[in-house]
Amino acid sequence: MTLRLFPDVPAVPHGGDSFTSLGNGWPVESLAEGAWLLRGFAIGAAQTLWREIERVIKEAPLRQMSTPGGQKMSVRTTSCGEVGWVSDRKGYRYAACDPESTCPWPALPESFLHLAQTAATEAGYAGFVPDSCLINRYDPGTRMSLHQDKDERDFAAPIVSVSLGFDAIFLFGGLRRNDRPSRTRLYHGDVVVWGGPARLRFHGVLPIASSADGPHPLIGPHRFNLTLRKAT
Ligand code: MD3
Ligand code: FE
Repeated sequence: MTLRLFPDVPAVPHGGDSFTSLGNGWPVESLAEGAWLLRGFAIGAAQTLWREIERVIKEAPLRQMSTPGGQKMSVRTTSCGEVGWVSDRKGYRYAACDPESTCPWPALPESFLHLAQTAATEAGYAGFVPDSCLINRYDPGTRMSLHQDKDERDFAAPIVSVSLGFDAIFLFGGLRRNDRPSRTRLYHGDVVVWGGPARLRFHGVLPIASSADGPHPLIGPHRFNLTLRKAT
C-alpha cells in the first residue's frame, strides 16, 4: 500500500520525477508518455500465473515461428484467448486457430485477465478488455529485435506485459526505427502498460543473459513474457 501525501497532484507523464501513483494503489513509474512500469506488480500472482502458463503450453505447445522473411524467431511462442498471434511466410496476423495443434486456442485464464485489468486501471486505462495473450519464452541467448506491434485492430487499447523468471534489458525506441532506444531492465514480476502515444513505439529485447545464480526458482532457466492485447 502506498501512502499518497498529495492526493490532488495529478499524475505527470514523464519528465521530472517519474514516480507517481495514479489511483491510490501501486506506485507507477513513467517510462515515457503513455508507458507505465509497475515494479513487482505480478509477484503476488506469479505462482498462479505460472500454473496457468504450464497448462496453456501443454495444450498449445511453444514453437519457434518463422517470419515473412523466412527467418526463425529465436523466442518460442504460443497464445491463449479468442485469437492468437501467428507468423509464417505469408505474414503476421491474429488467428482463431492454432496452426500447429488446437482450435480454438486455450481460453484466457481468469488470473491473466484480472492481472491485466488491474494493472491497466492503475496506469489510467480503465475498461481494458484483452482478448489475446501472447506467451514468449526466452532462453539464454535469445532476443527480440526492434519492431512495432501493429497487427491489432484498435491502437486505442493499451498492451499489458508481464515479465517472469530471468531479467531482461528492454529496448524502448521511438516512432521511427532509427530513433535511439533507451534501455530498461525488467525483473521477475514487473508489469508494463503501454498505451496512448507509446503504443506504436519500436521496442525489443537484448539477448537474455544466463543467470550466475542458476535457474529461477519458479520459472527455471528462462524468461517468460506475457503480452495481453485487445487484438480484434
Ligand atoms: C512497447 N514482447 O511480443 S513486451 C512482443 O518482452 C514483444 O517479450 C517483448 O514485444 C517481450 O511483441 C516486449 C513489452 C512490450 C509489448 C508491447 C509494446 C512493449 C511495447 C507495444 C508498444 C510499445
Ligand atoms: Fe512487441
